[in-house]
Amino acid sequence: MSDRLEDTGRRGAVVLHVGASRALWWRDHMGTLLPEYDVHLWDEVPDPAQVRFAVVWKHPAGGLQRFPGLQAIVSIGAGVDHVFVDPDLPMGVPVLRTTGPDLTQRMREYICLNVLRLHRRDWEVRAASAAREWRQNVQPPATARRVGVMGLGNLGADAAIALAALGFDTAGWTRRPRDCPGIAVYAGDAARAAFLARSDILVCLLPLTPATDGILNADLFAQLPHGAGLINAARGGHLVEEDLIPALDQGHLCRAVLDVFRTEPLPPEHPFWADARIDITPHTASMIDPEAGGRLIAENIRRFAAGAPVDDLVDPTQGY
Ligand code: NDP
Ligand code: OXD
Repeated sequence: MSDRLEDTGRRGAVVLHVGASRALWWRDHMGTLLPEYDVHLWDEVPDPAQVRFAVVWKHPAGGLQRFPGLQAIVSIGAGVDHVFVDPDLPMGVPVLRTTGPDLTQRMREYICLNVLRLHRRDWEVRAASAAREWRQNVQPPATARRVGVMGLGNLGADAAIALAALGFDTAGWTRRPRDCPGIAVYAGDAARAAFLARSDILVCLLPLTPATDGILNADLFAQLPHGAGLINAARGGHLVEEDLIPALDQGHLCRAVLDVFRTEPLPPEHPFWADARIDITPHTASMIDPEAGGRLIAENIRRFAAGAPVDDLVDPTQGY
């Protein structure tokens, strides 16, 4: 950092790449939270050499090369696939993600809501009600329903623990062995088949990496108990979209709840919209609250700049 910045107590600049609708709000909010930095929108940086932190959601590929003094890239979001997809990321610049209690709370709500809906076969209840039919379709209790959560990270572990607290017989699948209270943990590729075989309802909360891209595919659906329910609240890239409707037709799956898609917004002509067995939400399972998210981002930037440990540092070798 130049002497000029040290002398004035300024720390350089933060650049933001955020959605157009809230860009000015983000700029002003981050400016208030980080008064020691100049905060600029992506296309309005007066001196790229002063930029120390880039706070981004889906930035243009190669765009970060403009900033030779970049100390870290901060993802506005828990997922960092949108950062690593850039083939021209500046070499060796650390990546931070944004997590926090607000995000886990919202995801917990979404997963519990939809697991309960699948468990109670709520679509059948609603169809009977719409037809004015008194159909007593009694389901087993949650203790007799096996739920499998792929990914026991911040979001997956929290959701799995909440599902277990509701009584579901809950398991989780991770890359490395780990403890998770009340959850049967299956670790690694060797344990995957056993995990899938006991997942009446499968929840995907994995990060999107080369190892997990397309993991929700025909082969995986065939390993689930016949008529399983699927929830994908992670990334659209996890699902091989062409395999979903055949799996529903063949009865491997009874229903799918999708929050994320390979193309977002999901195009109006996409066949998923027309399939009554697919519930669609528009990537709203857990959206970062900009107030809380901004505070977390500012705190992470300050800690990182001060050389303090930052929990949200991403492992670049694993991509999450
Ligand atoms: P974390 O990084 O905290 O956790 C990831 C989990 O996935 C870990 O348990 C990890 O295993 C496991 N995992 C990673 N790779 C593999 C693999 N190859 N095989 C088995 N397990 C694997 O992620 P979060 O919980 O914070 O978030 C998960 C994802 O949710 C995000 O990456 C994002 O894409 C998505 N998301 C979606 C939102 C929405 O609104 N729809 C909102 C926020 C996030 P291990 O424990 O061994 O490391
Ligand atoms: C995230 C998201 O990654 O909102 O945080 O999808």
